[in-house]
Amino acid sequence: MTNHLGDMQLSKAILIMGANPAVNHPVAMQHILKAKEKNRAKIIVIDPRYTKTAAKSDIFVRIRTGTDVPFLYGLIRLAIKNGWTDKDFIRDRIYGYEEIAAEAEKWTPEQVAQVCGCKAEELIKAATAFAAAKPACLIWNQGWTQHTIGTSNTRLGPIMQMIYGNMGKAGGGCNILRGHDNVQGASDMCNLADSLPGYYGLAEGIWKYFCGAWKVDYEWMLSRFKSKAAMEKNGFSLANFWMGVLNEENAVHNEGTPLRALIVMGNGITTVTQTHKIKEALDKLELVVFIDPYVNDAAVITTRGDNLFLLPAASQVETSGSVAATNRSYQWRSQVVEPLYESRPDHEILFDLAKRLGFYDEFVRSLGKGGGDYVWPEDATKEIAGSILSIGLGGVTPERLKAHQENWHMFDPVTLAGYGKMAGSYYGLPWPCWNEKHPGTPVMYDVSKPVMLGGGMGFRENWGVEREEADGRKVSLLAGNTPAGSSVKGGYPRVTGDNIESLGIKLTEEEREKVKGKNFATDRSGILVDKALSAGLCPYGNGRARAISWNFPDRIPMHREPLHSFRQDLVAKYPTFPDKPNHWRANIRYKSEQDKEEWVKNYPVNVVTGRIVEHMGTGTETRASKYLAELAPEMFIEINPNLAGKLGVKDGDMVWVYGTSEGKIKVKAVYSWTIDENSIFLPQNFSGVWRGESLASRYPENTAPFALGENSNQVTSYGYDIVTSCPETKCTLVRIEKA
Ligand SMILES: Nc1nc2c(c(=O)[nH]1)N[C@H]1C(S)=C(S)[C@@H](COP(=O)(O)OP(=O)(O)OC[C@H]3O[C@@H](n4cnc5c(=O)[nH]c(N)nc54)[C@H](O)[C@@H]3O)O[C@H]1N2
Ligand SMILES: Nc1nc2c(c(=O)[nH]1)N[C@H]1C(S)=C(S)[C@@H](COP(=O)(O)OP(=O)(O)OC[C@H]3O[C@@H](n4cnc5c(=O)[nH]c(N)nc54)[C@H](O)[C@@H]3O)O[C@H]1N2
Ligand SMILES: [Mo]
Repeated sequence: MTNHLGDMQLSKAILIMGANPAVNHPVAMQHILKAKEKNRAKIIVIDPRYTKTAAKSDIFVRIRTGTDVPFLYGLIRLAIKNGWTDKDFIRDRIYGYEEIAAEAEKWTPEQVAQVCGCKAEELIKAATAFAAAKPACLIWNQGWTQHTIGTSNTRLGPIMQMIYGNMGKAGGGCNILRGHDNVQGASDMCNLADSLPGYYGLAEGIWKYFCGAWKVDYEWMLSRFKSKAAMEKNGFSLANFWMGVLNEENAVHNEGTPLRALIVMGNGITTVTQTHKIKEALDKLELVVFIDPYVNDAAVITTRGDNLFLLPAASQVETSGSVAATNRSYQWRSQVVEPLYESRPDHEILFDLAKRLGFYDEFVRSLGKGGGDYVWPEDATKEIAGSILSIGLGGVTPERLKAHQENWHMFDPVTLAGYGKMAGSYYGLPWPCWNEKHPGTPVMYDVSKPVMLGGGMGFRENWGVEREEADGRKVSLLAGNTPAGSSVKGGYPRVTGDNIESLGIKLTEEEREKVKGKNFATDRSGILVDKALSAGLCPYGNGRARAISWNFPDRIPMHREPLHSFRQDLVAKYPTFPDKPNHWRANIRYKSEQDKEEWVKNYPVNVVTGRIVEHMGTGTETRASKYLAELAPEMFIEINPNLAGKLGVKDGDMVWVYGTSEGKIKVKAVYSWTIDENSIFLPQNFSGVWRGESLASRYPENTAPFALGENSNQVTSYGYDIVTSCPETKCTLVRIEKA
């Protein structure tokens, strides 16, 4: 999220694509409605479904799932044709604009209409309203990410915002509404298979950096892995771990061995596609452990007889510590009650596991004084502040977060600025918060104020200072603008021990020695960051946003039809990617899956999956609430009455929904005009019924949730984002038959 929730009150238009905040982000929705009330902000919703958010919109455009790239190019083309672009921004701060403009040229309103299934006038109306209002923000969420081309959606959105001149401004930017409590913190800590904390990656130098920060020997760390290569490559992803268990061909990507054991901590795992494969994998593994406050619904899907453990975790109200909100701000959380019954907080369980595995000493060596003499959780937050410099967590200390917690009332909710005794910092110290004197950054990429006032941010210089084009031309990747208060005119590289003096900053001999070979993100002495800030420089440099990602499968975002496309006639023109071996250690099918059959012939109904307001995630927690279960007791599909009529399905009838893999679910059909007559809507929030059979008796005594239901991911398609491996739950075909 470049901006923040309160900031949306400053927006004059809000474009919402692939998000339904009225249901999923009620707090964000309050701010959106305030913008409407205070600024007459136009709310523009682009969604395959007429949602509760759409009901509050000024303009609603229905598009087919998976066609946001064409729609965005349509917006960009209209901006160029009508002179709505921010020419200075494009000249000074973007690399690769020309290629984007050339692709956009192909997406006339008529062509967009043809692919997206909307009307040409609808695109023009949305674009005109969006261009007329400044600043305007863009909101997206899972409607954009859960696609084979999810990454292209999330690249093109910000590019569109930059071209329209909305980036780096209060009331503008990209507001990506996040999912779970502390999911931003989980990603900042990189609880992911492709990076060490702080998005540093997995290269040898980074392992060495963290070994230094964690006070452990690099050779010892290396010895924990089967090989150096294994240490430095992506692991399996959440979406494809089952392929590491079941598909023997993938063992070659995993040091010659299939996965044998699984620990699940804080995830439903029936929430990824191909649930039948998850079941097979759970049956086959040698050891399965669920660490969860509830009985994880996945635990009742497996029919294995032994080596299945349920460890009761405490919930978040039974622990304390720092957590990150959707806008990159951190908060201190206090324990409300002691852990109930025999449950234990997650960190205690992990510490015990480290003990049993024999590396507890190394695990806690950097906490407090070392040797197990630490204060929890304060020392953990201090360790984070002392090591995650890449995104600027250096100033996020427990003391500052506690002061913010105690003085909530001393911050402006619209700007986040503190007043009175909290003057000089923004609420929650949104990162980058470079050091203890830095106020945090409420709006990213804002160059209108100096870095020490929470601005001064160009784009990160992350891909070199210069790029050689195919024709041999050399193009600068450094920006052409000068942020307020910057002592360097124009762009400059990320600050390193080697270049800092050429940026006009003087070092003493001793300082020079300390920062030799380091950069701002690996210099734990803090010298590079402190010196850069005092010269008005952002430590990560002032580079250009790259619209071209030369290391991605598509250099610029391109439309590609889903693997199981509703529009077979468009597949030849917009084919998917070639199959991708060793994608997060698994061989993933793309083209061969798309071409396997004419899917839409046998599976003629398009599926939109999403959420309902009453239940959260897989619903493990909310379906265990009597009251919420009463409000939303059963799984259903929303079906357009015209489609239902063709199938002979009455409102309330039970139907079988067959997916393109082996899955099928038996659910109630509910008539609804929210969805077009080619599609159904499937809520993602149920589990505990398997192909028509209730699994209630498989839960340990008295632990079955009050509401059980078929799981949508039995029928969602095979398909994974080409970069992140996020499953394609938003583009699926099914067949429906009356049960
Ligand atoms: N009540 C409740 N709140 C929740 C959650 C919950 O389960 N229940 N989950 C939380 C989590 S983890 C998350 S990540 C967020 C998710 O929040 P959202 O992303 O808002 O959730 P979804 O309902 O999955 O999808 C959003 C919208 O995307 C649309 N959509 C689907 N495909 C496409 C497409 O191809 N293009 C476009 N433009 N739109 C598309 C859907 O119709 C839907 O209206 O919500 C969080 N909040
Ligand atoms: N078809 C379809 N599938 C989807 C989606 C979709 O839109 N459509 N959306 C996807 C998205 S965005 C998401 S985020 C996932 C959500 O999917 P999950 O993350 O699988 O869903 P949750 O129900 O939030 O699961 C969290 C689990 O953590 C447990 N838990 C809660 N608090 C704690 C704690 O403090 N400690 C521990 N150890 N455990 C805890 C809960 O009891 C629960 O079992 O679903 C994904 N799947
Ligand atoms: Mo999510």
